Amino acid sequence: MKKFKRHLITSALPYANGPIHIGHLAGVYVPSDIYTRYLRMRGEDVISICGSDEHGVPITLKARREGITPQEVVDRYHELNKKAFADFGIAFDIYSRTSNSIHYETASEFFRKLYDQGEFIEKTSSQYYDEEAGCFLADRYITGTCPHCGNENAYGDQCEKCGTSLSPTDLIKPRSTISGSAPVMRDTLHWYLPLDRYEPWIRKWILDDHTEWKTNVYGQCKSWLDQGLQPRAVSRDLDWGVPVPVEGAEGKVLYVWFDAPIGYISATRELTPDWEKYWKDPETRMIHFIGKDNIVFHCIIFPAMLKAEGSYILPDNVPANEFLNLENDKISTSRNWAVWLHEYLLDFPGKQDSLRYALCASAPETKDNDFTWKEFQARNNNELVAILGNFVNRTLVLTNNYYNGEVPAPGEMTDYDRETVSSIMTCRQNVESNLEAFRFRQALAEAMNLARLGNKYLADTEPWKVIRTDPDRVKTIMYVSLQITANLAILLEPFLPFSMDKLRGWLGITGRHWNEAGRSDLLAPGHVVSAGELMFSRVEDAEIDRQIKKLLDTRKANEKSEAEAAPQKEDVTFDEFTRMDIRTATILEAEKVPKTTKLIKLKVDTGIDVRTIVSGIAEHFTAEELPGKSISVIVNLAPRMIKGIESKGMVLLAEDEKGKLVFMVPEEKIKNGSPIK
Ligand code: B3M
Ligand code: ZN
Repeated sequence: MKKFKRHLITSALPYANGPIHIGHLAGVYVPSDIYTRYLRMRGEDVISICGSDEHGVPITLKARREGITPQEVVDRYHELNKKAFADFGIAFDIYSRTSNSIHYETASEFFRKLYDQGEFIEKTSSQYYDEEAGCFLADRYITGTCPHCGNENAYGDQCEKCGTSLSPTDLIKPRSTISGSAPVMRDTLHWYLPLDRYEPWIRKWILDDHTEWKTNVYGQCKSWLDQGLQPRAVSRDLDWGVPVPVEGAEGKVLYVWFDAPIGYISATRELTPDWEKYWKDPETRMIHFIGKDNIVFHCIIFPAMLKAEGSYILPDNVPANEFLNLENDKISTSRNWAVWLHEYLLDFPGKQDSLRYALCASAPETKDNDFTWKEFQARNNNELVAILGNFVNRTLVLTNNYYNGEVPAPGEMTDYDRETVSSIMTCRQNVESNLEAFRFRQALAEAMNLARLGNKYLADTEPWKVIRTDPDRVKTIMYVSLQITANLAILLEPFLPFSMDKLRGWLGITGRHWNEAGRSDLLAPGHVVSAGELMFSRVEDAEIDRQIKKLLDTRKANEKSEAEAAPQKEDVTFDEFTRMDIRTATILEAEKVPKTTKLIKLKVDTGIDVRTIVSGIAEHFTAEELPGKSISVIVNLAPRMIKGIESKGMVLLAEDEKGKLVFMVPEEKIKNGSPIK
C-alpha cells in the first residue's frame, strides 16, 4: 500500500442538538481515536479533526420548542460534548464548531468558487411558504397526514410511522409547524450540485479504485450509483446557517450537508497554518470516520464537491460502522433511550477504559450490534479484571516480592520460554495488521490474547512454587513475564489509554514507540518496577441493576406518554365523512416492495374490482401471511404513485400502544364491497 507523508483523520461532526451517546462512540469516535493514537505511536504526522455540526433544521426546531435561539442550543451542546469527549480520552487535535466565523468564511468561499466556476444548476421550484410566519418551510417544518398510513403527524420528508420517504406535496392537509396555518406554494430559487454530471468518475473512483473499502460502505455506494445520481439542492430557505454568498440570495443558507463537511476544512484552518498540506497535498492520506447513515455524504457528495472545487484531495478510506442498539432497542435521543456519555462518566468515575473496551469489543463493524449492561459488566469483570489486570498484578507483585521490584537477569531459556517470547512479536503483527485494516474489534482481541498468553505462562511455570527449589529459573520466568507486561503497555495504549498510562508509570517507562512492541528486552535487568495497584475494579450487580432500572423507568415513561390516547383530531363535517367510501375487502396476493423496509404491494378484491394497494405494513406482517385476510379499505382515496407503483386506496389499521398494527375488520365475515358506514 502507498506510504503517505501524513494523515488527516476526520470524525463525523455530531449535531449540537443533543448529548453524545454510546452509539456515537461505538460507531465513530472510539474507532477514530484508536486509529489516531496508533498512528501517533508510530511517529506518523497525523491530525484528528472534529467539532460540532451546528446548523440544520433539527437545531432550529429544538430552539423553537424550547423558546430559545439556535445559538443558545448549540452553545449548550457544543460545550457539553466537547468536555465529554475530552473526559473520555478522545484525543482530537481540535474540536471546533460550524457556527464560528472561520467556518462561515471557508464555506462561503467554497460555495462561491463552485458558483463562479458555473458548477451549480440554478432552478426555481415551488415550495411551501408560511404566509403567517413569513418564511419558506423546510421539509421538517411541514407536517400533515401521511397519504400512506394515515399518520397525521408525518413530516415533509418522511413519515416516521410507516417509514415512507415523502415530499411535502405528498402530505394531505399540510400544516406549518411554525404557525399551524396551511402553507401556500411559492416559487423559490435554489442551487443544485449536478451529481449526475460527476457520476462517471465517482463510479470509477469508488467501484474500480477503492475495492478495498469495507463491504458495507462499498455496497451502499454501489446501490446509490446503480440508482443513478440526481442533482442535489445545496441551499435552503432558512435563517439559521451559512448565508448563500450570492447577490439576491437573502433568506437562503447553505444546505447543512453542504456546509458541514466543509467544517472539517475550516477546523483544520483553525488548527494549523499548514492546513493546505493536509487538504491539498496528495501525500496526505485522508480517512473519514462516520456512521453508516453518513456514507453517501462522505463517499459521494463531499468528494464530488472536493473534485469540482479542484484543489483538494479525496478520502482514501471511509471505514463506516453500522449501528449500535441498546438492550435490543434502537438508541433514540427523542425517546431518551440511550446511555449518555456525560452521565456514564458521572455514574462510573474513572472507568472510561471499561466503556472503551466494551464498545470496541462489541463494535458494530460489519453489522448492527447490541449493547447490554450485563455484557458491559462481563467484559469488565471477566476480561479486564480477570485476565489483563490479574496478569499485570501478579507479575508486578511477584517481582517486588522476590527482587524488590528489580527486573532480574534471565538465565538459560527453555523451548517454552523461547516459544512464549516469539509469540510476543506474532501478537504485535496480528494487532497491527487488524488496525491497518480498520478491524478494531479483532485488533483488541489479539492484544488481549497476549495477556491470556501471559496468564498461561505463569500458570504453567508456577514461579510461586519453583521459587523454593530453583530461584534462578524464576528469574527467567519473571523476566519473560515483565517483557510481556511492557508489550501490553504499548499494544493496548490505543484502546485503553487511561489504564496503559497507569501501567507505564508502574513500569517506569515513558511513552513507547509502536515499533518497540514485539521485543523481549524492553525492560533491562536492574530496571525497577513498582508493585502497582489493581488496574481495574469490578462492576457490581447493584451498579448494573441501577442502570437497567433507569432504562426501564424511561421505557415506562415513554409508554405512559404514548399510551395516553392521542388528542382528538379537528372536527370533520358529516358531508366530509360521507364522501369517504370504505368497503370490506380481501387480500388476494402480497409481495414486498424491493429496496424498501416497510412497503408491501397488495392485490385486493374490493367487491367492486381487484386493485393494487401499497401499504406500509412490512414491519408488522410478512407477505406470506396476508393472502386471504379480510380488511377494510378506503376505496375512493385518490390514486398515488409509491415507488413507481400506482396505489389505489388505503387499508385501515389500528395501532396499539406498542405501535403494533392490526387490521380493522367487521366482527363477522361479510361479502367484499360491503360499505362501512
Ligand atoms: N452531523 C452527524 C449525523 O448525521 C452529522 C455529521 C456531519 S459530518 C460532516 O448524525
Ligand atoms: Zn405513513
